[in-house]
Amino acid sequence: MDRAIALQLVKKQLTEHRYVHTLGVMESSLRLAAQYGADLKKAELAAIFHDYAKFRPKEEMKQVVIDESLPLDLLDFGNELLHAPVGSILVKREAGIHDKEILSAIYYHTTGNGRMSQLEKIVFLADYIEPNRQFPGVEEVRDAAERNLNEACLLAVKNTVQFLMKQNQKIYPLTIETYNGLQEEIRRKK
Ligand code: DGI
Ligand code: FE
Ligand code: FE
Repeated sequence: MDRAIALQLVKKQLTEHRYVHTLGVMESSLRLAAQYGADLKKAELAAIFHDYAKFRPKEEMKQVVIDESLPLDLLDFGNELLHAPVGSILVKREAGIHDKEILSAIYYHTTGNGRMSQLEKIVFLADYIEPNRQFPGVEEVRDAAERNLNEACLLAVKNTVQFLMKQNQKIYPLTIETYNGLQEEIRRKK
């Protein structure tokens, strides 16, 4: 799918602010893909569609979880988690994107997982460091992204876990698996 068509489809789903964020993720995702030798087209499309379901009504998202047999424990965590897996389903259904690597990068963009593909890491990281993001620690993650994809993803997930703990929020098991998986991968490569 052509970039302009994809952007047109996603723009209708988002607020102006979230659309600007999406353009930032697209830019960062393309930059990371070029730097680390990933498929540019997949990095672009996954980024464009990553927050596709962000503004769907909670009830609709819950119904998708049930209809598509997504993990039911998603319903026991903040609604923030739902838009990523539900988004991958709706992007397939409504935008006709069937590429498994792209759909998986959308599915895991919020939590990551214990054995992340390169494309999953790129979209996860691009979502975190895109130019419009400003929160404590983001600059460090941007610097790390210049040097090492795994180290940058690890810093990002560490920041997220620390942030969630400070807010007394629950941590989804996949988020912990992401932390463990990246630690292992980094150790193996040393
Ligand atoms: O959709 P975005 O705002 O662009 O970014 P995102 O998809 O990474 O979502 C970030 C939100 O998800 C943020 O409010 C923290 C929340 N989150 C990420 N990991 C976890 C989580 N919330 C819970 N409860 N548990 C997690 O493990
Ligand atoms: Fe998101
Ligand atoms: Fe996002």
